Amino acid sequence: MNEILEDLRESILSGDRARLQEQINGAIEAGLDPVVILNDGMVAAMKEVGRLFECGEYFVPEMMRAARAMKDGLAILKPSLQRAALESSGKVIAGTVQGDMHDIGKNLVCMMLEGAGFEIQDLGIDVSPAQFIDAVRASGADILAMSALLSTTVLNMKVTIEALERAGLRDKVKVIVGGASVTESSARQVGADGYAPDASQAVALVQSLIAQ
Ligand code: B1M
Repeated sequence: MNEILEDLRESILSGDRARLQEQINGAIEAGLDPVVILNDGMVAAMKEVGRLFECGEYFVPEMMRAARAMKDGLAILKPSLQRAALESSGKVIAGTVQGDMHDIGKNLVCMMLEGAGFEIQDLGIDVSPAQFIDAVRASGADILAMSALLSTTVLNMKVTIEALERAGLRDKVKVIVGGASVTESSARQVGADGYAPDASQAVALVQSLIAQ
């Protein structure tokens, strides 16, 4: 099993999309838990990519290749991660905040929420406060989920929450935040209702906020 996961990690590190797709299919066929494939194989590889970028061994092109492989791989893993949901458990608007192009973690959160029966409106990346507000106003969503990976863009979560307040919508929607640059304490500082460190905890958080 470790060897399968090790090979998966290598394919993400080298950005080998074709090989990764074969390996994920093989791992599923071999009966590996999709959550283990995701967390111990794929997410672990992306953490290593970040480490290599930080120490100057990888540059943006290597990061992009790894990110593309990761996205293709997630598309293959998606059906195994999700269970069929018959009716909507609630509506969630999601997006990566303004100035931030990172979307792999946000996509994963959306995928897991969808699998848990939530209706998702994904606004994508680089989403402005006005776009979030328009979507909340138009949809009557239960939850607004914002992702940020850069320390500089975490501030845009606060800007968006303040804009929600000015628009008179703050008490209409619960706001959750997450992403590599967000912590429990920064989540409180930006005025969010909740923080989750990973996608499965984001599902539990949304479920508990909706139950309140
Ligand atoms: Co970027 N990047 N990047 N990057 N990148 C980081 C984030 C960085 C930490 C790398 C590093 O230096 N070690 C660093 C940020 C430093 C900082 O601000 N503190 C960084 C930088 C500096 C940059 C650029 C500025 C580089 C440059 O151009 N010089 C640039 C910025 C572009 C921009 O956004 N304006 C940039 C660009 C890129 C790429 C485009 C090449 C690519 C993104 C491709 C894409 O997303 N489509 C990329 C990548 C791939 C990374 C790393 C290597 C991996 C991110 C990732 O996908 N991880 C990243 C290093 C790292 O994070 N360690 C890095 C896998 C993913 C599953 O994890 O997104 O954390 P993550 O999501 C997790 C949790 O955080 C959580 O759930 C997920 C797992 O279950 N989560 C939530 C996420 N959102 C959530 C929302 C929730 C709840 C949980 O509720 C709403």
